[in-house]
Amino acid sequence: MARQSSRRCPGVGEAFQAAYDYPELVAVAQARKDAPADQFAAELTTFALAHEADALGIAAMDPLYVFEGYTINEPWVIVLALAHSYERLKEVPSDETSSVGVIDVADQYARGTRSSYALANWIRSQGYNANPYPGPMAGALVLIPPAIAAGLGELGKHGSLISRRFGSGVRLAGVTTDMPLIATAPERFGADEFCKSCQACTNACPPGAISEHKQMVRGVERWYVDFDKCIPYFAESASCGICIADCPWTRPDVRPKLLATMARRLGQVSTEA
Ligand code: B12
Ligand code: SF4
Ligand code: SF4
Repeated sequence: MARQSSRRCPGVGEAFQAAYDYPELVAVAQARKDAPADQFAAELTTFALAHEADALGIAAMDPLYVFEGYTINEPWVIVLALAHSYERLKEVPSDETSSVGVIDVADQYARGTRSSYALANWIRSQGYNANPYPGPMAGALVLIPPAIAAGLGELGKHGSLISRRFGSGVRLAGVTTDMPLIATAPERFGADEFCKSCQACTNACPPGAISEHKQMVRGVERWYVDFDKCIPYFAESASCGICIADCPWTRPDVRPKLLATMARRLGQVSTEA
């Protein structure tokens, strides 16, 4: 249904096609390059940032990041962040008269596909296994928990990741690998605290899916979205996205002020990026 409703919007079919245009994965090179983990981490970061990723984090693989019924054997997960254009994203939801917002969603998925495949192929050329996990399909890997562990952001009330650099207007793609790496550290800049006193997404969500308060979810107290309410609206409104577009952290003019305010509240020195 979501695909049908977004395809009503002019140009969206072609835009999403680019996200499904998976390049070939090369064979893992026979000769394995030997280098310290920090050197590999630095080299792959340089490579990914030169191949469309806007930021990157590395986390040790946790079986909890893998959907039931699937197996991932690689011990590391690299999460790539692909930033939205706020000017385009704020046009969601799209319809027959305007596709600007949902095409920005498709464009970032397409960048995630190209970037994650390019990185996986680079790692394979060094003699290590690597597999890409871009959207828009789910794949075996759940992306937000490793992204948080790798320091790309904090979980927002709207159920998506809030990044210090891009706010909620950011898409994720993963690459798993057995290349020796070192994890990047999680970071707290005040998004979780800010959500406690903000209602913007709760109020903006047309079907009222975003819970005002944290709830117990599979043994962890965290922000909760009722997807039985979200999914019907999402499916009929060209992939919606109102909650990430209307989040104040997503606005480039507001984000630096929020970072400074929250750094003061957390007793940190502001490192606005
Ligand atoms: C299925 C799916 C959907 C479904 C159902 C959503 C859902 N969460 O179940 C639908 C179609 C409704 C949907 C909608 C949207 N999605 Co979606 N979706 C996914 C997908 C493919 C899997 C998510 C999943 O496993 N859900 C099932 C369970 C795990 O959900 P959950 O228990 O509620 O947990 C959620 C969070 O709490 C967090 N989480 C899970 N476990 C834990 C544990 C801890 C400790 C913490 C802190 C967090 C955490 O991750 C889950 C993601 O929503 C991911 C890509 C991926 N492979 O991860 C994208 C993804 C989560 N979606 C994304 C986005 C942006 C959206 C939309 C805004 C649509 C749009 N236009 O882009 C809306 C937002 C809805 C919302 N309020 O979350 C982005 C989020 C990017 C970001 N900034 O974080 C992702 C990562 C896609 C991507 N490649 O970038 N989505
Ligand atoms: S995607 Fe739309 S319907 Fe779903 S939670 Fe976000 S605002 Fe609500
Ligand atoms: S809109 Fe407000 S409450 Fe919702 S995720 Fe963004 S900061 Fe948190």
